[in-house]
Amino acid sequence: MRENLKKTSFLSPANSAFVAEIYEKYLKNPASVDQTWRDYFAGVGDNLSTIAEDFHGASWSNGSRPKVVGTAVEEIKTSPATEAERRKQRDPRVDSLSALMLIRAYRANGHFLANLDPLGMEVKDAHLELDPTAYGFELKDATKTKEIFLGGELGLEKATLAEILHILKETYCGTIGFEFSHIGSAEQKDWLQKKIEASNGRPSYSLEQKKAILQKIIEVEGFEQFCHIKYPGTKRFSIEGAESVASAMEEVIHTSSGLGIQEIVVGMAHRGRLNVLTAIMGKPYAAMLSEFQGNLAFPEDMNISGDVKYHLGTSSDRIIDGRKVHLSLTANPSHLECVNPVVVGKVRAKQDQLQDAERAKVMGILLHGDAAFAGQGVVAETIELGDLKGYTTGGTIHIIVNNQIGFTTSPKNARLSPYPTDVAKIVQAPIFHVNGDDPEAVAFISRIAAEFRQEFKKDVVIDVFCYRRYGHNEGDEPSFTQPLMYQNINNHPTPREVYAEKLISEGTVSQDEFESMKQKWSDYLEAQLAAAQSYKPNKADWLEGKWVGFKKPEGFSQVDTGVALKTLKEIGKVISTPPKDFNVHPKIVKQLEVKAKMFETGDGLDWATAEALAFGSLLREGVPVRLSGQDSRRGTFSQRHSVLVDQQTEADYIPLNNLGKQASFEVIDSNLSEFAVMGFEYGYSMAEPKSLVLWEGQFGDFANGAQVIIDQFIASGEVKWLRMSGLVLLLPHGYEGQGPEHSSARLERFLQLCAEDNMQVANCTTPASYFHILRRQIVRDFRKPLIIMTPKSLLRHKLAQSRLDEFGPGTTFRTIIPEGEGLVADSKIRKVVICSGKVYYDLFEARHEKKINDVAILRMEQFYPFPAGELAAEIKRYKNASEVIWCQEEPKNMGGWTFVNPFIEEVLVNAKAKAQRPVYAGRKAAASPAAGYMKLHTKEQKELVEAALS
Ligand SMILES: Cc1ncc(C[n+]2csc(CCOP(=O)(O)OP(=O)(O)O)c2C)c(N)n1
Repeated sequence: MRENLKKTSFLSPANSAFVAEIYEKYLKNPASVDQTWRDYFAGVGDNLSTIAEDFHGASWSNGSRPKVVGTAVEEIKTSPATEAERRKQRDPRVDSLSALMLIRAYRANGHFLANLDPLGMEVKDAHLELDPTAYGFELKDATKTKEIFLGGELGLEKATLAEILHILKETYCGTIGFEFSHIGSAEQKDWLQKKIEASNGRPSYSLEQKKAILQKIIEVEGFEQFCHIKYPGTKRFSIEGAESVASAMEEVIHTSSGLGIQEIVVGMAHRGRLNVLTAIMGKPYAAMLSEFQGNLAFPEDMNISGDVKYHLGTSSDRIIDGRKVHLSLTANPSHLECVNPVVVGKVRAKQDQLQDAERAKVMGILLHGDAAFAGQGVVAETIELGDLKGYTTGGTIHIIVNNQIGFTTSPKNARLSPYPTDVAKIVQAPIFHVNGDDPEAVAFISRIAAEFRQEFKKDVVIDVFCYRRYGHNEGDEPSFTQPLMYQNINNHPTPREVYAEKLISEGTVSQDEFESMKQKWSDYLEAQLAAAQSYKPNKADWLEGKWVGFKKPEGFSQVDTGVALKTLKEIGKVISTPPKDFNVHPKIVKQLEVKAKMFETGDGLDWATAEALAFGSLLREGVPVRLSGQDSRRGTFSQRHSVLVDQQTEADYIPLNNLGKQASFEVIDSNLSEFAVMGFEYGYSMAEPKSLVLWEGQFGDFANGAQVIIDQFIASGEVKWLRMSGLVLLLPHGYEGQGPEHSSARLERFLQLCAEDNMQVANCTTPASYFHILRRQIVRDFRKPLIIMTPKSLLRHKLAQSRLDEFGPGTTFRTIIPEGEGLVADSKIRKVVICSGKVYYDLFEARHEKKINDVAILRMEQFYPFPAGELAAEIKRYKNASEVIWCQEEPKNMGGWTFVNPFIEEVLVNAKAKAQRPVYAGRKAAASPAAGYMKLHTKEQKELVEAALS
């Protein structure tokens, strides 16, 4: 079919004259045209000859025809009589071919003429390709009688042009616009076409189903209006104008549940959220109304800062036709669309938990605003993930609340395309546009969408054309900017009225029945309002499901993270031994030999080996490990080689998946996105506390492409929404002369976000330290995000190595690594230098070189939570040190300085140290994080080390 498509895709009326011209040339001399044309004409020649004749005119005509000038067509007028005669004489095969072209055009472009806008403000231009006269048909009586052979197209052997047009208009230009011609898969297109054409694009619902649709719309609109009256002026980002979005959600949930979906994770923005929480997710109306009265959504003694009600999540079980579906709405910040990757990450984690490799049991639904869907880059980034092996969730259902406005911005100022949905074409998702005033059509297309997702495990988009009854929020005046639109909206009946009127006029419900349905709902809400007066959330909605057993931490005391030496050696053996007959790259053979030696001698373990031991030991303990980032399988610095590649076959071998009885190790080269991938892993970690989940930056700086995820989720998710995450960020950091963009992971930004024990920030100096901090992430009974500044040159630094026994039983993570042997007595130390990360080795080597033995260097392995107790214990050793230095390689306005300064001062004061304040030694404040010239870098680095030790 793909081939066929290619063959005929240019047969549009606009260029058939051009084709005919080339065909004529071909008939005269086949060699005069390009090979692709020759192939084409050889295959379709017969039909083409009729087209050519058609354009050439009948053999008896005067030969007038469109003349091709270059690729443009210049119409040469024919006399009316001749033209009429020519049409009358049209070969029936031409009629058939033209009808097929017309049908194809409607399938592809019928949506342009569909009745999508409830406000009717959209100007519909005639569409050349949908005009039968463009295919040589005449619109006159004969169209009603003359039968055209269709050979099964549209399910018909023959039909008149009038019949064909009727079917096409009904099917493709009703209240649903179908966009699927961009899909490459013939199978998917065929499936959609059959679904659509089998019902002429129209639903057929039973009386009960129609009443159920009406009931939901009454609930949704009724709740908004209830709040409007009871709490005038309170922001709720009403869904009014888009009530039928609830029909879309209901139908997607029902259909999907019928097709085996057990769990749905939902993500959405502000618009309509209060209704989704209640009418769809089942949050008690009393709870919601209590929040309208200013009460907290969490028990007061939780002591958390919380969030506004239209950002909160919830979860519930719904029973649909006897089947349970678990629904969870993910909490989100105001930043539009940033919840998307978080939702899909959660979906993936839940699929993994259910071993749902078919991705048939859990799925995501994302609701979007039209402006946000078209404008926010993370939409494309997330959609792109949908097709990638490491991230696919078998398709998300996207529902666009297309109210044709974004705050005050009209679509014409927000995008070029007539629709906000073009971004979904990057994964060839089908896109269904539907008139929101027709809830049956909305439900119908939502059913097809859910079936499509389940059948093909692909994203699908439902674009509900609707409007926004009020301003951006209920206190906003929309007529300042869209006066005509709002005159129209003010005179437009609500979706409840529109649908009720339809059902009443067709006799499905009576006016009395409708009034009684409304009254019952309003009575119910009054009762819920009364209950809201005394409503108190009695327990916090957290640490449930997979989180049972986890606790809010009392403190951050260290835990034993050591591992039996036997286990370490077994892992060492596996990671240094490739399978027999596996063609390992010669350079890696060498590396593996070096690795094997580390385990033989028990010394010289490097960073990558420590990491593999942390992962391997956790895997052996049944903890899955998932690491994703750009080029993470090999490692940006060619250090990890977690996947060996056979040099002859390109087959993969993952040593850490060959440890015997173990959990699974997933290491993924991500696509080139930070925002979506970090968001995805955060979402994964929220749903799966028992896996070690890591996101790695190529260089630490690139994490700022995902700043929204860091600020809005990682740093503040727990205090806003009571949602823990144990996500680890690995961010290569260190001043090595690589210039402004490859030096700094912006440690200072993370430190500025630290408070209320929200996360951990570390910059380790030894492989063993790194090993313990990774294991600590899992061994404790709580989860906090962990940000690690990871090394570059230290990956291979001779001094940055650990002994095997530093990983062994009884060992643990040390927040401060104290000074070692070889210096004067503690009482004679004149100066204490505190530092973190790579600069330690510069200081160490310089001290050695300069034969200084009265300066102690303390390594702060963890910045936050600040290790005040551990630091104080070390400081107290050096009673006579008159100077305490903080040394860093980052500029003064960056790095750890402004963060640690007051903490260290407090420690010094409390410890009654001789020096009462730390002194800074580092680069001067700078606008750019690092120098672009190696020479300058080296000079600065030397100076700061000297300043610290002098
Ligand atoms: C990333 C981001 N930028 C700007 C805003 C401010 N803002 C909130 S809603 C909104 C308009 C959204 O329009 P649309 O996506 O069409 O949704 P609607 O409100 O119309 O439902 C804007 C600009 C935001 N919340 N997030």
